[in-house]
Amino acid sequence: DELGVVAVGFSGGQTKDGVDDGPTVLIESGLLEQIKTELGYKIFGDQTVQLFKELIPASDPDFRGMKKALHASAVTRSIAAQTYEQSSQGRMVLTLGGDHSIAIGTIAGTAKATRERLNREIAVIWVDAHTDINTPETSDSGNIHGMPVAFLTGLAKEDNEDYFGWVKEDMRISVKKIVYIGLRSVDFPERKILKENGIKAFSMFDIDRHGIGRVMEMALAHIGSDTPIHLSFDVDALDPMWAPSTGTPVRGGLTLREGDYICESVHSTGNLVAVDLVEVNPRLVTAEDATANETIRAGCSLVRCALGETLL
Ligand code: DIR
Ligand code: MN
Ligand code: MN
Ligand code: MN
Repeated sequence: DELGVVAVGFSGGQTKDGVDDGPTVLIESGLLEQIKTELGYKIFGDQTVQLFKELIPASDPDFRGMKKALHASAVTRSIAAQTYEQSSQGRMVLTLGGDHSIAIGTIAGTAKATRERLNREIAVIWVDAHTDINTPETSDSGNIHGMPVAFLTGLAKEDNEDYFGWVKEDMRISVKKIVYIGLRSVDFPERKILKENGIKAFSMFDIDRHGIGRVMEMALAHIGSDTPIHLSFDVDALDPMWAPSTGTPVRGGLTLREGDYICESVHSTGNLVAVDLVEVNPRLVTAEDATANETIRAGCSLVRCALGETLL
C-alpha cells in the first residue's frame, strides 16, 4: 500500500510552544520506519518536518477575534495542497501535527481530492476531548485550534482568501458526516451548534454506557458502509494517564486500548483515506511522563493501529 506523509510542525493555532516538535519526536521514535518495515507501506511525500517559518507574516493582528490567523490560513492552505496531491494519487494520507488547526488543511485537501477521484463526499471521525467547532465569534480563546470544524463545515465562513476564504465548497464536509468520539470538554456555544445542526457525537458518557465496541458500531453505522473516512485524532482524547504531554489535557478520557480500538475499527472498514495525529507536545513534560515518552508511544500506537498493524 502507498502512504503519503505530511509532517507539520505548526503550533500557531494555540499558545503553547512545543507542539511544533510533535512530528519530529514521532518520526525520531521510529514511527515511519515501522510503517515501512513492519506494515509494508511505501511512503511518499516530504518526510522532513515543515515549520512554515517562511509563511510568518510581518504583522498578524487579531482578525474576527482569531489569533495569528494570517499565518494559520497560509499554513493550512499549503497543507491542503499537499494532502490533495497525495490523496489525488489514491494514497492514504498520514499527517503528523502540530496543533489541531492543521486539520483545516488536511481535511480540505482530502475532501476535494476524494470528490474528484471517487465522486464521493468524505466522512470525518473526530476523536477529541473537545469539539473544535467554535466560530471566530463563539470562541472565548481566539485560538484557531478550537475552530477547524466550523471552517470545514461552512458554519464559519470568510470571503477573504488570506483568512481561510480559500476553503471553497468542494473542500468542505457535511455536518451530517461528522462523528465525534471521546468528548468531555465542550464549550456552551459549541453545545448549541451541535444541537442545532444535529451533529452525531459520542461523549465519554456514551462510551461508559455502551462500551467502545458498541459506540464504534453506531459511529460507523451513522457514516454508512461505503463512505471514505478521514480520521482526525487529537491525542488529548486519551486520558492524561496515557497522554499527558498535550496542550489541553482533560481528565476522564479514553484508555490507550480504547483509542487503539477506534483506530482499528476504522481501519477494518477498508474505507480509511486519511489519518491525522495531532497535539503531541513533547515540551509539556509532567511527572507521569518524565520524558514525554509515554505520549509519543501512545501516538505511535494509535497511528500503527489506524494503518492496520494489530489486525490479524
Ligand atoms: C476551547 C479549547 N474549546 C477553545 N479547545 C481545544 O479554545 O476553543 N483545546 N481545542 O484543545
Ligand atoms: Mn482537537
Ligand atoms: Mn482537544
Ligand atoms: Mn488492512
